[in-house]
Amino acid sequence: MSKIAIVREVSENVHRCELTHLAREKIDYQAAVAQHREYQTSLVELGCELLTLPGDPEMPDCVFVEDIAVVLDEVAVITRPGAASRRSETSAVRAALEPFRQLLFIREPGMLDGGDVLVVGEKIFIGRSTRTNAPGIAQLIHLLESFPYEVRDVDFHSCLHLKSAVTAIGESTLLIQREWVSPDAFTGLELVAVDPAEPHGGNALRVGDTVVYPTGFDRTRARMEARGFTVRTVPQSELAKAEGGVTCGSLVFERGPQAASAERVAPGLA
Ligand code: CIR
Repeated sequence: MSKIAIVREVSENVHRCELTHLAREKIDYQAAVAQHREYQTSLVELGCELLTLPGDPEMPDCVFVEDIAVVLDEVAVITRPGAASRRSETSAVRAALEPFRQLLFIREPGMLDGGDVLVVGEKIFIGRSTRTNAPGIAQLIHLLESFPYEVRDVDFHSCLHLKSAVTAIGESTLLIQREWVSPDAFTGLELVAVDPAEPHGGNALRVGDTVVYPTGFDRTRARMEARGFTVRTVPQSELAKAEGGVTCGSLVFERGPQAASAERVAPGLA
């Protein structure tokens, strides 16, 4: 099996990004581009074949491809992002995914951001957020009901997406910011807690046996390393000002068999 990573270049208008929890700060576009390249280099060195989509000046947040699809081994679900400004991002990601997976779709009135969907083996946790509503969650559950996933919704607070608070760093291990999401939702999984001095340290990207993780969260990185994880750090300061983390910048998946062409929509929910 070989891994694909879909990434998208930083929009030259990233400074007009959506912001929910952070105050607007100047984003250095050139630095953001350089940091995103370094991130892409890490993905390649970890065995991913990159599929790079061009940025779009009309889509300030287009670099955050994670929100636009949920890619599973069997199918990919194209989301209907919660921010209206982000809905046009779907067409390029849809076209990029078409060769690899059968595509399913979240439809109006559903809203769902991929950043709210945490997949851990056959368990899928969906965060209820300002971006992901009840119809979006119901549609995702319906679309996946013929596949072997146990899907449940999770409450969290104080951050944009569920995966700002909790991410998978191993087959059955999560990195978790306990102040923003209760560990009770994740019984049966191993947990590594974010260091209390680093509240924004909950977003990590697992690529094979390596955890890609932002620089600047040394205490939490040390906690992961003490538990036996291999951590590779990447600079993320510029896109962090747009509320982006390391999971947001890519869709990483196994290449898998050629996709079937049929589309399915959740009946009665579209
Ligand atoms: C937004 O608000 O949509 C972007 N500025 C940040 C999206 C980050 N994506 C993610 O956490 N999955």
